[in-house]
Amino acid sequence: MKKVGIIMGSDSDLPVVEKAINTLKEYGVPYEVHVYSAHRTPVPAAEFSKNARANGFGAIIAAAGMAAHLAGAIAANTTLPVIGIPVKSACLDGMDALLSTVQMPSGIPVATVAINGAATAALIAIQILAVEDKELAGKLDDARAKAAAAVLEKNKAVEEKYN
Ligand code: RP5
Repeated sequence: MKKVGIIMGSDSDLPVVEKAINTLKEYGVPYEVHVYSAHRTPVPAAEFSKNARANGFGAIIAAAGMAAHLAGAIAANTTLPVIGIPVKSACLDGMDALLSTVQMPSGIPVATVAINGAATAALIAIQILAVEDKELAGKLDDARAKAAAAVLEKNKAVEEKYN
């Protein structure tokens, strides 16, 4: 199976990024985690991205806060799918990172998830790998069915109480 690369701009992003790591673990998807910053360590970030396809990656998740250029900088150097996580920092409630990540120029796509949406980012990466992997697609179907059953259980409890 292809690996998922998880890149974050700072180790201070880890509390958010861990949700992506845990989701990939749940699905048994191989991954690598790195701290590379678009601004502080631009060369390693670019090198990782340029070599990612040859190194067995199928998708890259890039998480950063503030003036969050990391996902765009990664996307500039690869045609692998790049999923951006805008990380909420102390200022502006994460809107700075959201707009920096989502407003890419045409031709260099970054699939941007919600502010701090790390689990969703991992699920998108898993869905990308599942296009060519029936077993993984089956795990996604099972998880959806379980989530739907849990909601229906809650619905039943609410209906019994109020109707
Ligand atoms: C961004 O700046 C990082 O992704 C992080 O979210 C933010 C703050 O980084 P630190 O100053 O905590 O290292 O580049």
